[in-house]
Amino acid sequence: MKTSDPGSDFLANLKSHGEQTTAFLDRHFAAGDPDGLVPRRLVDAIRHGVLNGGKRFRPFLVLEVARLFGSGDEAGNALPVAAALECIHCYSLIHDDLPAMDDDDMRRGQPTVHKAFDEATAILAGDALLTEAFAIVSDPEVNIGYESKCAIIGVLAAASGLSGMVGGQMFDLMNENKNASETMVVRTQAMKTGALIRAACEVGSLAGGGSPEDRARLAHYGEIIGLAFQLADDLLDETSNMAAMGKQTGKDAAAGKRTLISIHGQDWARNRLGQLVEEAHALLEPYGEKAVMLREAARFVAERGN
Ligand code: GRG
Repeated sequence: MKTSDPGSDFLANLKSHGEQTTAFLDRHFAAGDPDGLVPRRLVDAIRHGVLNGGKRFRPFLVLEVARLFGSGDEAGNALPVAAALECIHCYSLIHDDLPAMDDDDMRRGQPTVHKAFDEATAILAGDALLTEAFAIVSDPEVNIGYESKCAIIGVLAAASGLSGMVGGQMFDLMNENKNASETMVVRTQAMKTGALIRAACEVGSLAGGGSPEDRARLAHYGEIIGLAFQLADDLLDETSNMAAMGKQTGKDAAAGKRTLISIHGQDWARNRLGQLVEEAHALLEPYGEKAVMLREAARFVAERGN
């Protein structure tokens, strides 16, 4: 086991799962539409929003968790689920970048969708990505049992909606220029960022065929690394720059938003990140060597540079 930087095996694995997900999305949102059944401009905007890099960390989690329960086929069945989750993530980024929300010009080192196209197209591209996610999972060709598929759809919907990402985004907007309590900061982050990361691990277990106990344990692992992901993101927002992040940094402080770092400081945050990695590793103990990549993932989240 590595004790410092994420290993090259992990990075290679993240890259290869990311490539599989990208290939799926590239096929699903195919550029050519000879029959003209869907508006070309919208497909182009969607492709701009999903095929523009990104770490593909959430699909990685879906695929690696599914792999815990078998030799590889499970990961094949899980690929559409992984791609669907990335659609939801990309929709949230496209909408978050809009002038009415974070008003960002750059994302993943490229112009945001509303800059490359226009606002109405960006709104529709996000809307289409959210609904396509559910079309992808519910496709009869996806070889996952009916009950698990329904459960996956339920988990994705709950993590995305009112009590998940959308609700968290609303709290986040309401927290601007307010002295939000620590409880409110933690709740907002758990909903806005954590819910989808937790869901990635939960649906990975459902797609792979894990037991109800596995589902709960892996959802808890996802919750812990979701907390670490947001804490690391807050740290990067203070310490990193546009060149490393591919997006504007320092925005939380400029918007008068409280974060755990503005409350407790950077040293506390680094210490807390270490604790969260240990908690995540403890949850993975029953899976032994099969969970090596998920252990590395916890470390990657805490120590990432973008
Ligand atoms: C608009 C409904 C709606 C929700 C927006 C995800 C989100 C909620 C806002 C993004 C703002 C933000 C910077 C959140 C912090 C954590 C986060 C989600 C970072 C982006 O995820 P990465 O680092 O991005 O996985 P890549 O580009 O690698 O996929």
